[in-house]
Amino acid sequence: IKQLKEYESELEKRQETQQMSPYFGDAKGKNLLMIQAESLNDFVVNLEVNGQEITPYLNAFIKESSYYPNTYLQIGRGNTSDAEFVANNSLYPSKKDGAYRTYEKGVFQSLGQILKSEGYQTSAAHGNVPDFWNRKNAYPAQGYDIFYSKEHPSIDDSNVVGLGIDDKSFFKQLVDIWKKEDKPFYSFVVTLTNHRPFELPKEHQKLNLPAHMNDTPVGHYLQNVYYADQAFGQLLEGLKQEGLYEDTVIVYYGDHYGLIPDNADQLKKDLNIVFNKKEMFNIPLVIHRPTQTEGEVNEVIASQMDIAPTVTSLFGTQQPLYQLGYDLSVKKEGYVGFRHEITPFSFFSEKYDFEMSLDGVFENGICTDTQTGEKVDVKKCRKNYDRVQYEVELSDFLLQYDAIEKLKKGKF
Ligand code: GP9
Repeated sequence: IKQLKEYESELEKRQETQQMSPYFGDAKGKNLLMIQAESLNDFVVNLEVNGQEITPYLNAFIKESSYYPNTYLQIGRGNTSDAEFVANNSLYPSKKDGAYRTYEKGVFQSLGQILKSEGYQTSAAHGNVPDFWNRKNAYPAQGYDIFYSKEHPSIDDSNVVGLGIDDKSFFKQLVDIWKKEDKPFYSFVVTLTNHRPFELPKEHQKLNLPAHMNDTPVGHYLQNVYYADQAFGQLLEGLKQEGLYEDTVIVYYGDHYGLIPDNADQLKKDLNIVFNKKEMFNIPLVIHRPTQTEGEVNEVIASQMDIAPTVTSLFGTQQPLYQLGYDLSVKKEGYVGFRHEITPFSFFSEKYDFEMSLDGVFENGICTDTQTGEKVDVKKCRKNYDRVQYEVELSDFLLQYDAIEKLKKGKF
């Protein structure tokens, strides 16, 4: 506790910096729609194959939004559910199991809880059964009043593609719901159609790929990403038609990688993409403010943990003290830490990347210069390592002891 109290000044600095954002309070009272895109990697953004854009709607959306191309995932064993947890709580996921299983109940300072306390109608949407990743039991503590799953009475689940309700059908139904829903609302949507093994029914495969890519893992992935992007385009169109677009902050980001190291050779051969760990962990993050007409590309090293503070800033709400991310519109500290079970406290940063050794000894880890790609003296990674280690342990402490409320009330 003594150590924690000492660290509070560091966390207070993040709160103060947030107030310096030019966009602080820019979207006060507007709706929030946050879409977590299944298996969306950043390399597909602006990628063209055979003269066709793979994500034309996302590319167009980026032109009128803030795009963070150097954003990295922070999931653990809970994949999609960990990405949800990290983005909404600005804390690390759990060490061993999915965050929603380990931290099902408790007091959270999630976006749902924060906006609910400000009078927002809150909901989450995911087109599969409600107990997948224990969402049904975990969502109430995350602050969602309503959970639109395939079992919700107002959801038609007859149109299934892959793992759940077709994104196109689901988005269409949700727009109709939001139209009638109390305003302002926060809706968190988890997409599903672009899910492993990415083998879309033939009638949905609309990309004209070079023949040698058809029916290959990379070809399937591109077809599926293209289909999911069309669904996103239809969603934006629906929001515009219903007059919701100009009243809503829209956040769109990838939950985790789609392709895996086994596909690296084909990615290199067919698309000239070097699919190393950094590329694999790189996801797109795009945030659109209702007042925004021009695109902006911010190259700061960003993480899923930075999403909640960046969003609360737009709504003019200070980030809670025990959130570990930064408001990206003013973030200077370019680093992103990882909670991984086997190699915890690894990180990417502007100057150096660090990979913890399997024996868990810092000195045996690998520190790499990001400019040259060369291995350098591990001591150069010390500063960020200390910070990441401390913050991962702080996050564990807060969650394991359900400490957020207790600390606020001075009960420790
Ligand atoms: C399952 C879906 C996908 O609930 O969200 O989860 P994943 O398999 O990607 O973790």
